[in-house]
Amino acid sequence: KGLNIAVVGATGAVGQQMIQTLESRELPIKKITFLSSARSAGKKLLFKGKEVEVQEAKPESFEGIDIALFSAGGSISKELAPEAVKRGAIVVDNTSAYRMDEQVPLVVPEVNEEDLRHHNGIIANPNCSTIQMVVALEPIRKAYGLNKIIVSTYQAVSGAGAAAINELREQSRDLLDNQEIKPAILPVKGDKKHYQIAFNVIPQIDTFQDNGFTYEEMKMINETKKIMHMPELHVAATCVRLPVETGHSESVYVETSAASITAADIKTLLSDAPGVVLQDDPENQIYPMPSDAVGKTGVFVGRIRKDLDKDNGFHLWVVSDNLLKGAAWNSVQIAESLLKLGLVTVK
Ligand code: 11C
Repeated sequence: KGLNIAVVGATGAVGQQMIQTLESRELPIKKITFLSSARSAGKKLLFKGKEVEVQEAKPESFEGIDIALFSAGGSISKELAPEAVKRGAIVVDNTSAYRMDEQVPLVVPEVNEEDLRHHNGIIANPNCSTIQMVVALEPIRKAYGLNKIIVSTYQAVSGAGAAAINELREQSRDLLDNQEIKPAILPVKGDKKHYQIAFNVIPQIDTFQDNGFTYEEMKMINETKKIMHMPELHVAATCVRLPVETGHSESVYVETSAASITAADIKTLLSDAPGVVLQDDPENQIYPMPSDAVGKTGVFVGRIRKDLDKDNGFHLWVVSDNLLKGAAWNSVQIAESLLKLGLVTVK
C-alpha cells in the first residue's frame, strides 16, 4: 500500500534533492519512477539503497502514477504535465510554465495550503526566491496587514542549475591559478553575453523584460501577489547573483497596514511561525547566513529592525536553501499536504 511517485528531471540539481527529500520523509511510497530527457536516460540512481534506472519521460510513463514531481525545465512541463494529468496523475510542477495560470494553484503550504483544494491536476511550485520571502512575510501579513514589499536578493548559483555550480567552481580555481576564464553560463545560458561570477556580483537573473525588470524580478512580484491573494500589494524586486553555491539571501523592506508595531512584536511573531527559524541576536552576532542554511528545510530570519523614519516600516534578512524550501522540499511538502487534505488516496 502506498503512492506511485514519479520524479521528472531526476538527474538535475533539484531532482537530486527531491530524491533525498522523499527518502527522508514518511510519505508512503509504493513505487518510485525516475524520468528524464533522453540524454540522461539509462543512468542508475539509488533510492533507499536500491538501484533505479532513469527512463526517458514520455506520455506513457505516467500510467498508474499518483503524483508526478516535475523539475526538468518549462518546455518538458508544458509538453508532459497535461499528458500526466490525462492519465490520472497529480502534477507538482517546479517550473514557471503554469504558475500564473488562473486554473493552477501556486502553493507554499505555510501560506496557502487550502488553495490545493481547487487544483485541476496541476499544482505549481513557486520560484525559490519567492517561497522563502512569503514564508517569512505571511505571519506579518496575517497579524498586521501588508502594504508594500521592496526586496533585494543575493542569490546562489545553484538556482541556475548544476552547470552554473561547475562554472563558479572552475572559474574560482582558474582565477586563483591566473588562468584565463571563458564565462559561458551566467547570468543566463541563452542570453547574448556571459560574465564572470567568481569574485563578482551580477545584477541580472533571467532575461530582461520590456519594463526594465528581469523575469526573475517579475516572478517575485507576480507570484507573491498570487500566493498571498493580494493583487493590490505593492511589490518591487532587484535580483542579484552572487558567487555562493547554495542558499539564497534577501534583504526585505516591508510596510505594514497597522501602525505602532515594534521590532520586538515582529520577532515574537516570527519566533513561533510555521517554517520560520528566528536567528536574531545582534549582540552575539547571530543572524542567518547561507553557509548555515544549506541542507536545512527552514526559512531563517534575522536582522529585524524598525525603519528609522517610517512608523510602519521594517527591515528583515531572510535566508534559505534554494534547492530545498525553494524547490524540492516545497514540492514534497505539497505532496504531503495533498495526502493530509485527502486530495490523493493511498491505494
Ligand atoms: C534562480 N530563482 O535562482 C532561479 C531559479 O522559476 O523555478 C528558479 C527558476 C524557477 O536562478
